[in-house]
Amino acid sequence: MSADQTTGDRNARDAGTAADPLSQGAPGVPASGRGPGGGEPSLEPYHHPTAGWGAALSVAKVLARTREPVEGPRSTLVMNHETKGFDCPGCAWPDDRKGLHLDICENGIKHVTWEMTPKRAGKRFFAAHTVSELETWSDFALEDQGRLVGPLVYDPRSDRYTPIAWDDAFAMVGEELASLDSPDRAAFYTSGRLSNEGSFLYQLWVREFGTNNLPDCSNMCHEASGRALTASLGTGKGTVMLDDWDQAEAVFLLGANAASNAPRMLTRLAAAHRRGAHIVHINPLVEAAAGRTIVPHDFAAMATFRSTPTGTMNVQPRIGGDLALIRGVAKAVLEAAERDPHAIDREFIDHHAEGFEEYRRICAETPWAELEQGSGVPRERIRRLADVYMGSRRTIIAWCLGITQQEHGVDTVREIVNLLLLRGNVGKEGAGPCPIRGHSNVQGNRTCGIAHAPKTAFLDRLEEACGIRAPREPGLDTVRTLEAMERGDVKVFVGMGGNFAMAVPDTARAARLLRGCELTVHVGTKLNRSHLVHGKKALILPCLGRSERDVRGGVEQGVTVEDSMSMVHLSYGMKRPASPHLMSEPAIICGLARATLPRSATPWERYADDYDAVRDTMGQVLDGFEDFNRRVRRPLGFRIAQPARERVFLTGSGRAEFSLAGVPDTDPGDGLLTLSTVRSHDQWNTTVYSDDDRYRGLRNLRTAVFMNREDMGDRGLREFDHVDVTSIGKDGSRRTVYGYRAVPYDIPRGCATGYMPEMNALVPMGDYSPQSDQPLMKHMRVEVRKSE
Ligand SMILES: Nc1nc2c(c(=O)[nH]1)N[C@H]1C(S)=C(S)[C@@H](COP(=O)(O)OP(=O)(O)OC[C@H]3O[C@@H](n4cnc5c(=O)[nH]c(N)nc54)[C@H](O)[C@@H]3O)O[C@H]1N2
Ligand SMILES: Nc1nc2c(c(=O)[nH]1)N[C@H]1C(S)=C(S)[C@@H](COP(=O)(O)OP(=O)(O)OC[C@H]3O[C@@H](n4cnc5c(=O)[nH]c(N)nc54)[C@H](O)[C@@H]3O)O[C@H]1N2
Ligand SMILES: [Mo]
Repeated sequence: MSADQTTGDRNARDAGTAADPLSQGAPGVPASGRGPGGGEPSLEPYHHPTAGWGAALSVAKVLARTREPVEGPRSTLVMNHETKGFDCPGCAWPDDRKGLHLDICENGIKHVTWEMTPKRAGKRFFAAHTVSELETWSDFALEDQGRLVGPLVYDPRSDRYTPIAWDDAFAMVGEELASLDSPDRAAFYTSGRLSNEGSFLYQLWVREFGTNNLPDCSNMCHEASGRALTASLGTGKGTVMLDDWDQAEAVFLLGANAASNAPRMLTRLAAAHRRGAHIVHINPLVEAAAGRTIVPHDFAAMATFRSTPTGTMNVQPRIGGDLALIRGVAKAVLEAAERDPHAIDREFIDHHAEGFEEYRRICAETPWAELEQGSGVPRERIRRLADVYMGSRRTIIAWCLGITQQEHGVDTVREIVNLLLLRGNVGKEGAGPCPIRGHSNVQGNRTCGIAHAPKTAFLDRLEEACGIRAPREPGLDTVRTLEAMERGDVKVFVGMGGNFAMAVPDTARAARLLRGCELTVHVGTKLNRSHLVHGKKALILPCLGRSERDVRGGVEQGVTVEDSMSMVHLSYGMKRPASPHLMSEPAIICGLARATLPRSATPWERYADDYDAVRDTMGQVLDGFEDFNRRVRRPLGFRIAQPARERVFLTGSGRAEFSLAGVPDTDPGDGLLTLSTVRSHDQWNTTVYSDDDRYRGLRNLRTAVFMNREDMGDRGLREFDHVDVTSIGKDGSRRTVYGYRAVPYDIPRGCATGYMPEMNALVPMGDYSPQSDQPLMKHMRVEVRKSE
């Protein structure tokens, strides 16, 4: 059966459950998640190694389901390849492209295969279903219709999306933008997959139009890391390269679920373990990467089922307890330094750091009891961690969202840097801070100008090289875009990829705000919920995926991306496009720009047909991109210069700066729990592949609340009992989801975890960190009660 013949009935939610997938459900009604649904939940601890055959089997199942048994594996052979091939759109972990071996992973394969599905959501599909009907479908069912094949416009009379010509679509955007009383009435979102060239063109269009309203997914992701590293080290990025992972004597991994979200890291962790390095996992949950792995491209290991440990120590702080924990480690290190001066690197501190004496003082003055209380970790354990740290001459500290999506995210990342500075672990091989980025090009987006608060120096160069007048007022970030919509100050929303409605906080409210827009425009590859919660006028503009061949001006075009460790390289799509009517993202942006800026002197047409020309201009604007076209054609691309790596710190003092934050209170309050939201193993952000979470041992359930058994006992809850979860916002506002299921889990008391995007309905829009402006997606205060 082709996608066009799919009947609504099969996809619509059972009327007895959540009729409107945007609502939080209703009292007494079991909630449904955003996956395919069906099946009874089960929980069975996972005892096998990560990756290896379990992953191979899972890949086989996914390939079978997408009916891509040949194309899938064949395309992974050209993915992440040294000279040609396309960059895996899965995550931002760097590719190890030396030699012949394949650097691929289960979730990367799932991800490209998702893009390569043979299913199509075409003209007939959209003719057969009204938007109101599609709204009742699950998020899984929407994306499961396959690739979008041509531009669509919303027709209010029939309540359907209908085909539109590209030029007419561009003209519609141009007209709407021209009718606004200020360019600031529009917001232009970016999801982190957009290429460097696409990013550069996008921000050029938006700034030439006259606004810095460039919210992006970074606002919800690693904003805290960028701000903290800039303050401490004068760079917004990590200083670690892939080779450093091969030399570290200790690796601390905080707040990351690497086996699911950066699986290629497992290879490095296994290698580190074989070398005798310490690998410490710091996470309220003991995630699968803390166990053992079978390295997928190690054929001998696969054949003999030989697994390697990927962890040597687990520390389970309470949610938000990392700053207290790291402060405790620093305190222990400084105490040791009283007896043994070599416990710290005095020479580094004296030559390169600022603020050490104050930092030493606050460490000494913070009592152990406060650190134990704040972290939820006993002091003996903190001392053990300090011993591991002092026993290592080269330490990498890596982190992801468990650290950043917190009230004190910036302070915590800075505390990580404080600890590294104590032993000179910055600007040294095998050591340093290493944020693990999310989307495959989220770091490149920022490098290439996607920023709501751009630096003056960048705007100056942009004006000079491109002959435009760039707006100087800072624009809106993600949360502030929503707030501006609420005030009626933003009327047009453009989404360059992503699934804004589902990714942002406060799902029901966000949907209402998008519906209040005059025009919504989404550039994407598959139908998703954001396309359905549309403005009065609405467009869906389908684009090529990264795996697809992009021929413009008769020439095969490549785009570039930057990985988590600042390597920039080319990516060439190899596959025949899903439809002849698709356009590349750079070409779509140029089309939109021409329609919006009829008097523009920017060579949009040339840029659309020749990405080398875009790169030539980028080379004039962006630091570190000089001679871009030549350097990026080297076999492994090039690395953007990283001054902090050479111990050149572009901070106010010209040195690395210790920070002096207080220890946050992590107690959620009487009877409340602290809730964090995470991804399952079988999802990619808002794209849910199945209702299983293999490594956490949970099947057929996404409306889960992972809880400590004693916290369950206190509430009279048994496994899979239905619960209602209410979040309490900083302003006292309450949001409830009904009919979730309690799942007993090894998690500290007072802490709970659930899945995004199901739980986004609970995240209060106004609750963001004053340090990073990030919504508190890992830190909600909630009440959990047995459902009536
Ligand atoms: N397959 C796959 N890969 C992905 C993605 C995906 O959805 N699927 N998403 C991509 C994106 S955009 C991103 S940003 C990354 C996200 O990668 P991760 O950061 O690994 O994503 P999460 O699933 O949010 O997991 C956060 C982890 O932080 C832990 N945590 C929660 N609170 C705390 C805390 O207070 N302290 C500490 N120490 N830990 C805490 C959670 O238990 C969990 O293990 O992955 C990227 N890669
Ligand atoms: N509660 C909670 N919420 C969170 C998070 C959390 O941990 N907890 N994490 C946050 C984080 S870290 C992030 S990064 C955001 C993610 O937010 P987004 O980046 O907005 O969301 P995605 O789910 O990655 O976007 C998926 C959609 O992208 C489109 N797409 C896929 N490939 C392409 C392509 O090549 N080009 C284009 N133009 N479109 C494409 C498809 O239409 C698909 O439906 O979510 C945030 N939201
Ligand atoms: Mo992310």
